[in-house]
Amino acid sequence: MIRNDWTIAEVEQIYNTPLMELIYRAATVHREYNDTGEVQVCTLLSIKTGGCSEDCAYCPQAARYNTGVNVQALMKKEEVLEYARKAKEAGSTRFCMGAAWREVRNNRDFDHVLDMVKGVNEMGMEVCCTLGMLTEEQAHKLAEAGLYAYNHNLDTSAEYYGDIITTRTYDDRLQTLDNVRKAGVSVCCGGIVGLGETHEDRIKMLHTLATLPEHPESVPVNALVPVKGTPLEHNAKVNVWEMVKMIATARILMPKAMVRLSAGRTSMSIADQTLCFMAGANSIFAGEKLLTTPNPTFEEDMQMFQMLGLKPREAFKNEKEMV
Ligand code: SAM
Ligand code: DTB
Ligand code: SF4
Repeated sequence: MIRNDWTIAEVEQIYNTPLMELIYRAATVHREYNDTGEVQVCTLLSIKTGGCSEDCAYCPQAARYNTGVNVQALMKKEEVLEYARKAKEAGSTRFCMGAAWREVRNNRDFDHVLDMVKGVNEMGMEVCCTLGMLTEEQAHKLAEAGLYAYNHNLDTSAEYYGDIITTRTYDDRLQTLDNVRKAGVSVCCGGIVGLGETHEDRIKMLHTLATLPEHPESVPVNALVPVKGTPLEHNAKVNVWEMVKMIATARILMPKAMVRLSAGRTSMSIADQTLCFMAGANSIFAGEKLLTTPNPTFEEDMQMFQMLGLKPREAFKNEKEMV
């Protein structure tokens, strides 16, 4: 049964379940609702990099931190489509374009992004964008262009949010998610582990996600990639058990969501990642770069898939199952 009425106490109890039992429960829910032999392969491309006005403490693309990230204007459509083609050839079924923007503005750049969305959609891939805040009207335009999903993370709890970002509010984030939903676009929303948050903050974030009117179709769980020059550069490395706990709890709370083992895989062994898949993760970002930081290569991931007997999930599977 899919529930949106979880209480904080219930989420806390799941999160604090002894690990073996937690993994077992999450794996049980996972096999009940999903094909456990399948993992969705997504590719990210930063179509506009750096120079962002926001102060997100983790982010290498914020203009105010000296991180060595070069500012790059919006890429050309042809170049973007070439990346998408390569990603598709390498086995990726979802292509996510990211822009270091606070919000979308109604200008020529947005028109170009709409064109890119159209182009990638026509290639038969699920197109996703992460462009910052959106109005309902902009969300509708993206939907009309063929956008499949929109990524917009809550990152952490409402309570801890102000310690990480001061240039926008948690409510701004929730409003954009609502706008995306109203446009009929699939919602991708998750967070980051390792920002210096408490277990309570993690529990509260998971509770917020699992009690949205509809669960996000995708829930990315990122481990902080500490980047030199950001305020969080010296944060401790995230322990694999922290990732497993987050993923397993998300899986139990939101049985049908694609739970994505997102940033941080370069510092995880295959055994670590296997634990995450057992705990219910069924999606990854593949390709040697996330937005600005390194990620395992397609070849490394395909070797891992082969070893674990996993196969990439086909594109538009939900829609195909519905007909
Ligand atoms: N600018 C848009 C926004 O903030 O919504 C879209 C791009 S932004 C880079 C997308 C997400 O990447 C952030 O919400 C955050 O969750 C994640 N992210 C950014 N830097 C990260 C880091 N160093 N480690 C882990 N995740 C990170
Ligand atoms: C998400 O949750 N993680 C991705 C994607 N959504 C946009 C981004 C991770 C970024 C990691 C830091 C970087 O490469 O710049
Ligand atoms: Fe800008 Fe997004 Fe990075 Fe925040 S996370 S600084 S909004 S690019």
